[in-house]
Amino acid sequence: MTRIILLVWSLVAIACGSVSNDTPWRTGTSNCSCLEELANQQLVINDLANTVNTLADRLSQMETTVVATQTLASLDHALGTELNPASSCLHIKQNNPSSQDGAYFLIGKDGTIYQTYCDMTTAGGGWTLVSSVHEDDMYGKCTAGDRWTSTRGNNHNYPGGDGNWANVHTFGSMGSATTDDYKNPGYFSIHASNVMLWHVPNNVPPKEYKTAAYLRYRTSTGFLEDFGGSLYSLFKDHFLIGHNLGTYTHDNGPAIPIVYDQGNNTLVESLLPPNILQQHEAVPGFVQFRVFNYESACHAVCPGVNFVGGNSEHVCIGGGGYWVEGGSSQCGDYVSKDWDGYGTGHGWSANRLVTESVIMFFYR
Ligand code: KO2
Ligand code: CA
Ligand code: CA
Ligand code: CA
Repeated sequence: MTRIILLVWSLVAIACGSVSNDTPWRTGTSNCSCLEELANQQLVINDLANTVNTLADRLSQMETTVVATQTLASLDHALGTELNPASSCLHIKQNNPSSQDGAYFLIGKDGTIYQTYCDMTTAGGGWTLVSSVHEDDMYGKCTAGDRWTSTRGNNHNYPGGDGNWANVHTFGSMGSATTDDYKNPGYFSIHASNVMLWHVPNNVPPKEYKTAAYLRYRTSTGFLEDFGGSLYSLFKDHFLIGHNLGTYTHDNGPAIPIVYDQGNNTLVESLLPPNILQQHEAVPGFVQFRVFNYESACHAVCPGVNFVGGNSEHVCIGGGGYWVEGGSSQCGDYVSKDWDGYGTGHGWSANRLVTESVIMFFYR
């Protein structure tokens, strides 16, 4: 382009030079050589006009070539690859119905490109993994790894805890979704109708997420449409997370019926602490959001159940930053799954499998 401008510039300079160097009409004299001069200048101007037209043609040819090259490049990169990220796994599935389960690249509302796991086969596929809740230290009560509750201790000054259920902070990665907490931009970028939850043992690699999951279930009512299309909007705009924002059973959020892809109600019941079962505090076959316990502490999600009692701290996960009962012993991502000992499966305690598994959340 610079060369073309230089070329045009020098042609113009030459033409101007011939005019300014030799300007007989200013003298007022009129003779034959002056007419010849004028005719020559007209020829130069004609030449210049031709050159400009030729250059314009070349330029438009070059533009056509650039557009064609760009089109070819985008064809080279399938939707869901790093150079052509999609908005969701559903978008990829709709674009290519033969897409299989695995890792794909997506782009968030904020322009962040991220890799996540897509379930492309369950009930038609198109499910995006947006988060996982992991308990890194059941004995650590609201310590560094408790991102889905509080990383600042059991603290009544922070009734809402770290606030990650309802903010745009992200952490973790798809490949370590079973070894640490995970939250990607899809959590707040994707507009979804339903959620799918997987219960996957800790430290399982992505290729085995699906086969290792002992519980896989999803909602099918499209309930998210009523709450802004994401868990982010559900917690931010409809069911705030925080200690003392409501009382048990009265102010709990929605309990949505689930369809099982792996497991059933019997398995869900068998994984509940025995005291919860005996006191009929939880009904299997649901996923419930924003649940309070007897002391008005707040949990984010009760996986697999509708909670109808007040000791939800032994079953539900995540939530605010303050629990009242038992000193600070109930504060943490897996709350009070160890009330009667770590992984014992006695009294109010969950067994080891439950304690040492993550809950994964998908959107569609
Ligand atoms: C218990 O002994 C106890 O636990 C209850 C907890 C469980 O979340 O709320 C109460 O603290 C109760 O006072 C008592 O400490 O109840 C079946 C009753 C057990 O573990
Ligand atoms: Ca912890
Ligand atoms: Ca955690
Ligand atoms: Ca209790």
